Amino acid sequence: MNFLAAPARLSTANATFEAEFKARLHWSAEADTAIEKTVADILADVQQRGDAAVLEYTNRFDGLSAASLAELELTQAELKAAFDTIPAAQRDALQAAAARVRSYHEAQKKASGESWSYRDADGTLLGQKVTPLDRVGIYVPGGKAAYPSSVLMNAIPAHVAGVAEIIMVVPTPRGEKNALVLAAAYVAGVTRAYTIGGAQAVAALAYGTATIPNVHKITGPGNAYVAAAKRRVFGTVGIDMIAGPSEILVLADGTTPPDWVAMDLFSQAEHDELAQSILLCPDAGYIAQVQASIDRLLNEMPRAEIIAKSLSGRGALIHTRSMEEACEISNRIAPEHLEVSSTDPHRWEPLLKHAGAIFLGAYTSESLGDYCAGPNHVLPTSGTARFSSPLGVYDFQKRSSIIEVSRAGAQLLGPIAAELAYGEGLQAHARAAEMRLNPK
Ligand code: HSO
Ligand code: ZN
Repeated sequence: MNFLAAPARLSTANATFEAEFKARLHWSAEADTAIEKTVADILADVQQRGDAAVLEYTNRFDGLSAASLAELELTQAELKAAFDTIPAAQRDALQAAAARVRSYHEAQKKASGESWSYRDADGTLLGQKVTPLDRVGIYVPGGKAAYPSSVLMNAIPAHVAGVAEIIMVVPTPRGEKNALVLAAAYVAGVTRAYTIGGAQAVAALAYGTATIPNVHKITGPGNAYVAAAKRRVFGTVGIDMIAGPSEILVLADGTTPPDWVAMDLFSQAEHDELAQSILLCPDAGYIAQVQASIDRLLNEMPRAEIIAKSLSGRGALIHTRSMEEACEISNRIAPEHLEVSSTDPHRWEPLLKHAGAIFLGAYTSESLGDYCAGPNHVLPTSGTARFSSPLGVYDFQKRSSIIEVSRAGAQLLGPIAAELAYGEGLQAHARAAEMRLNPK
């Protein structure tokens, strides 16, 4: 079967550009009421019946016949055994990737994840104490979307943050375990792991059961049921984000081999029919070359059908008047991944404000970032890069303010606090401050 990928061909010089651009970009994940209802029922059931409910749903949805939840625990020995049985090349690659991801997140912790304090002139100590979360849950999807790289990207920052217990859940439909996922859990330092998934796993982590301890935050991608469950347990526990389909935007000056750019567009398109791949370039001839590369390379791809659907449905090759205009449009889109495929990427980088991750220069394929460059591959999607950040060490830490007021400081702060407290009609507040003025 031959597939055809026909991304929209747009030009900013065209009067219809704005309308076409908006129509192509719009994407909304509408809440599905049937899913919401099912998930609400599962959460309530797990909250009430604990282990028994989780076991029933798992046996039913994943086609298992486990007698107890304890049977569904993956022991450390099992994780290690998986690591020992995968091919040596995969072991080496996992370890090399893990080491780079670890170094990056250690640098991140050093730069912005440490406690700090200072003393006022009157001796008052003020500061911020950073502490790791005690226990977190990492959701790993099963089946086709099981990505060992995502195990590393979720567990390693938690580990670097100093989280004491990292609990992984991964569904194993029909009992099929993904050895590479288990091996990644071993490499990343997951503390405990269970072969459970879906809303029932999210519920178990959020509320705790006799077997599964409750966690304080749940991270990791999942299907619509998992996303709905994460939304619902938010507040009881923290969650990372609700990730949408993958996105790549390539900003090209026309100097990168067109095949490279075509393959980079494919790399996110192959994740999902709803993934979005966009090229922005001021050179119309180059855009035609990239389309020719797409046409030639597409049918070599095992996932050609998904790529074709993604590119034809949500892809776009956009001819801009200039690189500056391309940067502006990129900022409007706020893509998850932004490649600056140019001989002079540092000229354009200062113009780029909103993106989950920015990949500079022709050699920086987005795929290197997905696996092993070091930065996290869990990134804001669907324009949320306008206000949110990649998953990081900071997602596994929290901050407490530290205040130690000296005797001299109390004399200075007391009258200010009392004045405002009286203004708010809060006597006890005012008097607590005043009692500390000139004590005997
Ligand atoms: N690009 C994905 C992450 C991933 N890619 C995992 C390959 N494996 C996040 O948007
Ligand atoms: Zn990817």
